[in-house]
Amino acid sequence: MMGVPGAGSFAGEIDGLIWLVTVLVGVWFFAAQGMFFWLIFRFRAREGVRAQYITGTEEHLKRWINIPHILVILCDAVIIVAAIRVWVAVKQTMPPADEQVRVIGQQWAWTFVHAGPDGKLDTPDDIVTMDDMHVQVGKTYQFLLESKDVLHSFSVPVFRLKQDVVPGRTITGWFKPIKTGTFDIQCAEICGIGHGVMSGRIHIETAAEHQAWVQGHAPMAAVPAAAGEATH
Ligand SMILES: [Cu+2]
Repeated sequence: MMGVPGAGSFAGEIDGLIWLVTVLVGVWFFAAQGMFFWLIFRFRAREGVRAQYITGTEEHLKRWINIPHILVILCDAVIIVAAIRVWVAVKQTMPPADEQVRVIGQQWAWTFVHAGPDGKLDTPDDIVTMDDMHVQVGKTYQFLLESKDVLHSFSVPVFRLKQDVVPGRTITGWFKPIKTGTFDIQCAEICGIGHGVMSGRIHIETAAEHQAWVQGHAPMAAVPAAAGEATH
């Protein structure tokens, strides 16, 4: 696909589907427009030729509608089958996750809760960041999407991933980064005056880089807790 390169395991499937729709719709668009302008040219006003009134109810004229109609429906069927296949693979299937990550949207920032050194979410060594998400290439992540206030949409263009974030719900989904690099995250649902600046970055790192990042973010949560206990 032109534009943003894919860096997620299902980016190719989404791009393929968009190409399929573009080509099938595009062929009919140019065929219909071509026919339209050809008819305008062919039957343009000329000296001594009266315009005909055609009702279009005769069998040999109705074929101009019926045959393309059936062909367009067949194209629709192809698009629907392809779309359902991709939908099932991406949205209805949850492959076994190597790690979980919690993504929390709020006006107007993203909070990411990473599993930390133990690889498990909701433990004291979790690593919490704002607007910067760190993942390891080749690992399958299950995300848990939450909102603190209004509707947001978690969009990672390089994964071809876009999922609404709904207050009061935890929405799960998955992605698997397949290419290293730093890419954009953007809120894709109008969520207030700061919606346009509600962006973040996803850092897709090699195993070694990711390990270094995890180790470099020592579990801070344990420190204030221990200090708090000491004062009792
Ligand atoms: Cu938002």
